[in-house]
Amino acid sequence: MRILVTGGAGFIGANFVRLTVREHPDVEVTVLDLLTYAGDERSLAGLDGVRLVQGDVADAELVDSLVAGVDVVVHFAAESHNDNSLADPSPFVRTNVVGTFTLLEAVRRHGVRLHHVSTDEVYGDLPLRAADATAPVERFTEATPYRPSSPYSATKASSDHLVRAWVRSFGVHATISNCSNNYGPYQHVEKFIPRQITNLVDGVRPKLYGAGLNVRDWIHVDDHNRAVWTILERGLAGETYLVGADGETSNLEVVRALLEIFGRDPEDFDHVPDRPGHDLRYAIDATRLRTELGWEPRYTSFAAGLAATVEWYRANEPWWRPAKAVTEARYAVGP
Ligand code: NAD
Ligand code: TDX
Repeated sequence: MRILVTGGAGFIGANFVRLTVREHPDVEVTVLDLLTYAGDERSLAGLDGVRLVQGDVADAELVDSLVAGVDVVVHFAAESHNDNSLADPSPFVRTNVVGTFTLLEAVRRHGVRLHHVSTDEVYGDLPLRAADATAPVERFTEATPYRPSSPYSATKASSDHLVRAWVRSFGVHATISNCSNNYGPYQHVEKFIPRQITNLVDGVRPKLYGAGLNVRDWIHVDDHNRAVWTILERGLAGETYLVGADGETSNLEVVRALLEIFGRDPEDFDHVPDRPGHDLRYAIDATRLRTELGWEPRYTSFAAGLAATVEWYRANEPWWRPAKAVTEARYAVGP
């Protein structure tokens, strides 16, 4: 099998390529990645036989020629950071919407299968869990209506709608996954967990938006990528699968867990101004993926996964150090 992985030099894409080389060595991998600030060739270092093409997923000619030579496209390429989408939404529209459109046209022309990687943020947010433990708990399912909040999530929602329309109107063979927040190695230091880990390495206090009560449903990146492989192998054409590992944790709890790993006082963090429009809570009901396709997460302890991630950042400072000061300078300006 020959796979084109768009965005394969980014966080989840690079981990997907690594997992593929490890667990599916017969697969031929080509990566298409623009190598924006978020992409890093070094995330693919040491892999034999992976071809990296630097280019834009919205470049129709290039995309057409690459799609013509593969059996499957797995589409990770995106502008992915909510805070950046508040400062300047335009690259989000181009990459996430026009880029997905460009790919869809190419897979339609060449009859190639597409897996579109998306996010739970397309569903907007949920209320915090009620204090009463017997109250019903709301979670996203495949039937939840779309209600995106940020420019980022609106462009991801748009891309999902394009995929669904191309399935229905043109019979394109595509599947979609909507996953919750990923953590693990090779994640850019702009994101919450790597930002706080690298702050702590530098002796800087973690920065918590607002009160820190917002909840994210954390999943290890390898569990997400194994779900993508499960969908490639057993998913039904035209279907959507939600991916999550029951990892609901408030931002405050994440910061306290990191402070504990670093042996610091649990109150040793700063509250900083909240993100405008900040989604309150995400939570995934992955029953369909578990029961219909037989997927199960392997990282069942968030604490252990977090500790391993801290170890990775401690051991790989040369990988993240060049981006740290630039990223913090951007945060200092604000949206
Ligand atoms: P990332 O920002 O780390 O990586 C994105 C990659 O896409 C980078 O390598 C970048 O260079 C590349 N890219 C950007 N614009 C491009 C373009 N025009 N053409 C080609 N390549 C381009 O993002 P990530 O966190 O790895 O997310 C990957 C995908 O997974 C995205 O589609 C995102 O919406 C989705 N997702 C992410 C999460 C999460 O928690 N990070 C959760 C669910 C879904
Ligand atoms: O310094 C910070 N302090 C803080 O409290 C940062 C960077 C974030 N936060 C909060 C905001 C969120 O509630 O932490 C939470 C996680 O923030 P991000 O890492 O920016 O992720 P989020 O906005 O939840 O979106 C992520 O998950 C869904 C990915 O970036 C998206 O690409 C994915 O679709």
